[in-house]
Parts: sequence; C-alpha cells; structure tokens
Amino acid sequence: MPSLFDPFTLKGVTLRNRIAASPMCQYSAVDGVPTDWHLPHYAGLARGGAGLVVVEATAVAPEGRITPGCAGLWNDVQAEAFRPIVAAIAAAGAVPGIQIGHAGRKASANRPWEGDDHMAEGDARGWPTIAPSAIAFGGGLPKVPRVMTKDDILRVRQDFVATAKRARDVGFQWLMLHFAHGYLGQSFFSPHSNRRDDEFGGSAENRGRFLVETLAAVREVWPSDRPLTARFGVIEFDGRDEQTLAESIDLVRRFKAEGLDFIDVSVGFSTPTAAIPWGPAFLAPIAERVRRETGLPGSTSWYISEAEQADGLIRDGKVDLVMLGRPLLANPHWPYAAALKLGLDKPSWVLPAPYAHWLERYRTA
Ligand code: 8CM
Repeated sequence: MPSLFDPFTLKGVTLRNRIAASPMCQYSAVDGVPTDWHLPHYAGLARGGAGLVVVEATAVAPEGRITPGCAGLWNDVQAEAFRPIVAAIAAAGAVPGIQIGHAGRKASANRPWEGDDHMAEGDARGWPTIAPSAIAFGGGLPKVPRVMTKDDILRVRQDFVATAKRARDVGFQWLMLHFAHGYLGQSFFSPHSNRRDDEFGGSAENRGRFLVETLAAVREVWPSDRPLTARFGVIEFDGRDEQTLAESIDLVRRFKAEGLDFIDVSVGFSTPTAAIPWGPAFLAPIAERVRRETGLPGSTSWYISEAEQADGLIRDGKVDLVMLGRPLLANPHWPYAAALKLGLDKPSWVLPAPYAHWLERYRTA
C-alpha cells in the first residue's frame, strides 16, 4: 500500500502526495468575486506542501451562495479573478481544484462569525431560496424555500455545466461537485428535504436523479483527462443509517457509470437533529466501505489531524487521499511537519525550492 507521501495519479493528473486541502469557505468574496484575501490564502496552502488544493464551495448561481461572502463562478469577472489563484496554486507544485455547488434551502445565510443563521426577513442582502420541496432545514435556518419547477431544475443543471466550463477554461484540473452537507444536491437525495411526487422524488432512484443528471451533463464538458469528483454525504446519523448508506452506495455506483472518477465521503447534514459521532477520523471506516463497494478511489475528511493517523489511513487502504481542513488553517506547512514526523527528511519532497533549499541546509523543524 502507498504512504502519505507517495504520489497519486488519477486520469492525466498526478498529485505529489496524498494530502489535499479540503474546500473551505472563506466568506470573503464580493459579488462572488474572489478578493485580495483569496490569493495568499490559496497560494499559502499550496506552498505548504499539499498535493491538491480544492478551492472553497463556489456557487453556480447567485442564489446558490451560502452567504453574501461566498465565491461564485457564474460570470466572466469571477472567472478572471480565479486565474491568478489557479496559477499560484500550480506554481507552488499543487494541483488546483475547485468545488462547485448550490446551497439550496441553506442559502441566504449570515457568515458563520456573524450568526451562521438565515438572514432576517427584510434584510436587503438576503434572497429567496429554492429547493426540491417547501421544507425549511430548521434550527437557525428557518426560511421555507420555493419548490423548484422542472424549469428550475433544468436551469440549475445548466448553471453547473456553465460553471464547470469556466472552471475548465481558467485551468482548474480537479472538479468536485458539492453533493453534500444539506445543500441542493444532497437535499434532492435526502428524504428529510425531498417530498416530491414527480420523477425527482419518492424512490431512492428518483431522489438521485437530479444528482446523476447534473453529473452526466457536467461530464460532457469537463475534459476526460481531468478528474471529475464529488463530495457526497453518504450517511445522516439520523437513526436510519444502514438504509441511507445502502442507497448512497447504489447512487455512487450510478455516478460511476456516468463518469465519476473519485468520491469524497462526507456527512449529509440534512437535519439539525442528527447525532453525529464526532471523533478522530470517524468517517474512515465508512469511506473504506464506499470505496470497496463502488470500486472508486476516494477520500474523507473530519478530525484527521495527526501525521501518523493520516499516513495510517492511506497505508491501510481506507482512503486514497486525506482531505484536511482545520489542520491546514492552523498550519499551512502541516505537510512539511508531517514529513519530518514520518522520518522523511528531504524538505524538497514537500516544499518549493525557495523554502526547501534553506530548510535542507539548516534543519529547523
Ligand atoms: C462550513 C462549515 C462546516 C461545513 C461546511 C461549511 C460550508 C460549506 C460546506 O460545509 O459545505 O461542513
């Protein structure tokens, strides 16, 4: 089995190691356009040594942003602003990736540090939300969404396609569809949020239709030599987990048949009453099962923070990549620190030359 610092090749793309920077919203865009915050943030993650840097959840349409500060890629101004970010990630030796999505009924919220709840009715910064059914998430997200018509469904699918084209044209090499965390894709699949009685609701097959058709449409425009991946919440921790997992695995098999190359396993977050058993790498056994039963390579995230733990997950064949979030916010050079801990003492394996040269000569941990 490979180790954390072995390269990973998928389609025409090779990552220098098995460490991926998880997509992490920065809530610092203006009208969906990345700002001066984003370039050093993403360049820093790449310079720190991650093999793959996945840019934050980026909306395919204005109403698909989680908050007014979320990034978007529905127009050319946004696309141009992403170009230097893509270039900076690649120049530091990482593969530039992007997660694209639509927040559905969880859209129109305040930034996490400004409440993390739906914007008040009448707040001019907010907007009406759309979803498969007129059911609010609940808790701090009480807005009742408008039910999507067939035209809405077609339009949003086309929004995904148009955004994928822009991501392709500005040079992203790795595309992650956001089908997790209770946002629009996940909300079609989950019975918590989908009570439709047309071909997009009811049976697991029907609840998966929006996701499968969106993926298939994106695959037509996303180059065949670049990985098409998805983050998908395969489990809710709502008391019906075995059934959800079985349905999820079936759906991932359908994704694979439509051209999905890689699955990033996460939680559904479709109900505020879920009892999530947070703990060190708690999703790894589930990711391993999804990977084994679908035959797709995969990854997971959540509470993976130690070098030996991350290396063990790769060596034990639980995942092909580890997705790190908070550990990389705390220390973008986590990969270098991990390499030292694991006894790999050639910084140039991990860091770009302007850093590696000096650290190799004058070793400082
Ligand atoms: C924020 C906090 C935690 C999460 C999140 C976000 C934002 C987007 C997302 O997931 O997909 O799990």
